[in-house]
Parts: sequence; C-alpha cells; structure tokens
Amino acid sequence: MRLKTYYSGSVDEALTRASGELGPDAMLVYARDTAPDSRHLGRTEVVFAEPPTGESQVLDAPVPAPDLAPVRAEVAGIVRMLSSPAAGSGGREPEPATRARMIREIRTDASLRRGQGRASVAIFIGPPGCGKTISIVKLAARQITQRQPPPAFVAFDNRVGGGEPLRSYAAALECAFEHAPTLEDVLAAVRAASPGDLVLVDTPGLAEGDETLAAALEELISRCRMAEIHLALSAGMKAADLSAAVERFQRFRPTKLLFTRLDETGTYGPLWSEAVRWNIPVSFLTFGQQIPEDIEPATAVRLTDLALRPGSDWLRARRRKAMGASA
Ligand SMILES: Nc1nc2c(ncn2[C@@H]2O[C@H](COP(=O)(O)OP(=O)(O)OP(=O)(O)O)[C@@H](O)[C@H]2O)c(=O)[nH]1
Ligand SMILES: [Mg+2]
Repeated sequence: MRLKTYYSGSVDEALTRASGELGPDAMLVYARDTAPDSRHLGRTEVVFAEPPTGESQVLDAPVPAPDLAPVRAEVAGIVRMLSSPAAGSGGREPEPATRARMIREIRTDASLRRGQGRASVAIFIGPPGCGKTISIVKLAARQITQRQPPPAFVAFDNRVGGGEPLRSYAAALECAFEHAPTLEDVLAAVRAASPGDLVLVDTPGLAEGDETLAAALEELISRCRMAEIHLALSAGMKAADLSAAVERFQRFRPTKLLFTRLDETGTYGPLWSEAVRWNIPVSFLTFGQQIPEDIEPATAVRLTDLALRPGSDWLRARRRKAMGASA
C-alpha cells in the first residue's frame, strides 16, 4: 500500500489534495498536529493510503487503535452534546484539533476481497429489516460497476420463501446464487468458491430472544473462521437502542460495522461513538434505496463530520450528484 503525507492548514484541505492526486477513494490513515520542527510545512500532518486496485485488493491487517482513553472521553462528550436534540446549526464548532483526533480515532475498512489464493467470504448479520439484503445487492452492483468479477450470493435461510428477494437480484445482476437452508449448505457453497471469488452470505434478521437462530449463526461463524462478519445496523435507531444492538451482537464477534438508513436521521454522533467504543472498523454507509448509488465506503472524515455537524448537507449533495449523473 502506498502512503503519502500531506502538510496543510486543515484535514479538509489535505483531503481535497489527496482526492485530486490519489483518487476519490484515497483512505485517510491518520491526521495529527504537525511536529514543531515541521510546522512551517503546514499545521496538520495527514497521511493517506492510495486505494488498492483490481484483483490485488488486499489491505494490510488493520492497525489497532492506540489507547487514547482521555481523547475518547473528550470527543464522546462532544458527540453527546452535538447529538442532543438541542444541538443544531448554532452548536459549538469543535476545535480543529479535536476533529483531527476524532478522525484518527475511528477505524474504517471497506475492503471486501482479501487474501490471494482463496475465496473471500463476508457474512452479513443484524436485526430484522436493518437493510442486510439490500446492502449486499448494492455492494455486488458496486463491485460490478468497478469492473470486479461479480460476487456470488448465498442466502442462509430456512424460512418458506427465504432467499427469494436475493435470488431475483442475483438473476438481474448475473451473480451466482445459492439458497442454503442449512449450515452444511452454506459451508458447501463456500468450499465450492474459487480463489479470488467473493462470496456474500445473507442471513435472516436476528430478533432479540431468537436463541435458535442465534445459535445457528454462532455455529456458522465459528465454522467460517476466515470470513468477515459485517454487522448491519440502522442509523435511524435511537442512540440507546443502537448501543444495545451493538452489544447484543458482540457474541458473533463482528469484524466490521455497516451503517444503513443514514437518510432516515440527521443525528450521526452515535455511529461514531459505537464504532470507537467497540474499536470495530466501519465498512460502508447506506443512505437510500437506490442500487448501487446509495452506498459508499465509510471514511473517518465522513463519519467524524457527520457526528460533529448534525443536519449535514452531505446527503443533499449526494442526491444532486446522483440526479445529475442520471439526467
Ligand atoms: N431509506 C432507506 N431504506 C433502506 C436502506 N437500506 C435498506 N432499506 C430498505 O429497508 C427495507 C429492508 O431492507 P432489507 O435489505 O430487506 O433488510 P434485511 O435486513 O435484509 O431484512 P430481513 O432479512 O427481513 O432481516 C427495504 O425496503 C429496503 O429497501 C437505506 O439505506 N435507506
Ligand atoms: Mg434480508
């Protein structure tokens, strides 16, 4: 992975330069105040990684976040303040240094294809109706538009008609589809995948108290040890419910958080707080029902700015761009 350091007056300024030079998917690795002896180069030192391309899309193992407990308490306080209903456009602007620390604190990782010489498997779990299936479809459509080989879908679902929506989308996108009513069926589908394949496994929504499904998911995850476990959660949930949901799903050891339905709320502080609290990288953000437009890779800058600036006009800008593209 190629890293590039920018010294600038702000993280935004560095982001603009990095997007121009490294492309729109440049990933922010960290941002911090420039050391005194290099301050003449710019107030903020920001390091970006060039996004991986094509088949060799293998990211280095994520670096665990350093222990920044005092910073965490400080920024969590700010997020709580800005997330409160009383906060709005008149809310206190955070110090640039706080924003930079928040950006550094949150982890993101939108890679899906990992490791050469084997198939990559991603299992999507989450509460009922949070947007797992549609997110899988958006991700597949995104891969295809990025000229990646189409992923294969596996629907782990033994309900009557289970997996049917995904089957229809698979046909439309010309993706392989396997309905897997049992754990063994999922494992067989995963084993049948070739090196370089991407297998996206959909699961039924797990309601609180459904111990039968919970046990089945636990076994599935323990038998697919190399799989990424994406926990999908709706941004529209109340902060306390979101927090309880992340906690409830910890037994499945999620490796990624995927936040959905960002279009249904204007309060994003809890997304940042939960990702930082559990130190789990955020993979993608979804914000509508359009496929594949309404999904984007999560970035530390986006999550921080959404947390700090309630009522951000990011979604409106995205919509205008999408409408312009389809006009
Ligand atoms: N507004 C909005 N709707 C979404 C988003 N993501 C999904 N939806 C809608 O939410 C509904 C449920 O989405 P699904 O993908 O079926 O949810 P699921 O988690 O697979 O549901 P179960 O399998 O029943 O647990 C559908 O109507 C989706 O179109 C989003 O980001 N924004
Ligand atoms: Mg579903």
